[in-house]
Amino acid sequence: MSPNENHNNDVPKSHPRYLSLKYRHDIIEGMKNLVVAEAGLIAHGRGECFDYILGEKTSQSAKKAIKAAVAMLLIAEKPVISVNGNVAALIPEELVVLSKLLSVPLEINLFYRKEGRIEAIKNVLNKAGATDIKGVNEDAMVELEGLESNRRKVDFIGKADVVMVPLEDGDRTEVLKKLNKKVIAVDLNPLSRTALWADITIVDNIIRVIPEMITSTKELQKSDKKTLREIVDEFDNKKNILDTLDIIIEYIQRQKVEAFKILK
Ligand code: PTJ
Repeated sequence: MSPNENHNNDVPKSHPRYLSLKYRHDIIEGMKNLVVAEAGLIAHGRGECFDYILGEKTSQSAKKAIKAAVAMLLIAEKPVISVNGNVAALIPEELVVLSKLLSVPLEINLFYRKEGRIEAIKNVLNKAGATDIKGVNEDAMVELEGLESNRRKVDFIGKADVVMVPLEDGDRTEVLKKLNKKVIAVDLNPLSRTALWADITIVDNIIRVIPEMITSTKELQKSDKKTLREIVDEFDNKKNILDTLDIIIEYIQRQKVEAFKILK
């Protein structure tokens, strides 16, 4: 084996950073199969960095945002979940489970359009069990006004009242808001433009968010609309982002005391 060959399966499960390395390889494999854009690797690295300073776990603030997001999706009239390459490569099965549980369609929407990518992502989602995938038929597409990037081309998103946008770049969230849509963002960077523009910002890793949303959906599905509406109305996104920033500050302060203790 040449020294540059990919040692995909060589990471032992006992490795302290096994999961992190596994997801890196999923992203790399995704890039080789056209699912992930080249820039998706860089985006993943940025996400890892934020995840690190969040302690790589779902905070109480993220849990609050997840609960509000699920409540919002349950009471929405035309909700939709936007899917890009990174999300499809990282967590396809759970995403499909969530979509079916909530009866919310998945729409493939890409920043980096390249021949074969939509098809590759569609295959991944189909393999994971998806039956209703939007964003695959060019003829059904409309363009979002005020947006120049490829993300302007939408299908069901154009009619939706609530759009969930995991790992999004800032411009579209702003445009979706100006079109009076409610936006749920999943972004490990609490200060990204998407995070700041969204109605509900889940600052957590998509890997943990989707399973947590599945659990939350099972709990909230039995609630009446009034209770769900109250959960949404009581949620304060700005306060939640500020709380998340405090979590990061506290984590760094704790690490100033703890980090060097591993040197024995
Ligand atoms: O597949 P495409 O063509 O639609 O492209 C997808 C990417 C992600 C490449 C594109 O949307 C992009 O360039 O996004 P940005 O502007 O890099 O923003 C991605 C955001 O997602 C950044 O703020 C990252 O911190 C964040 N992020 C990265 N990985 C994760 C994440 N957030 C949650 N979970 C992650 N695993």
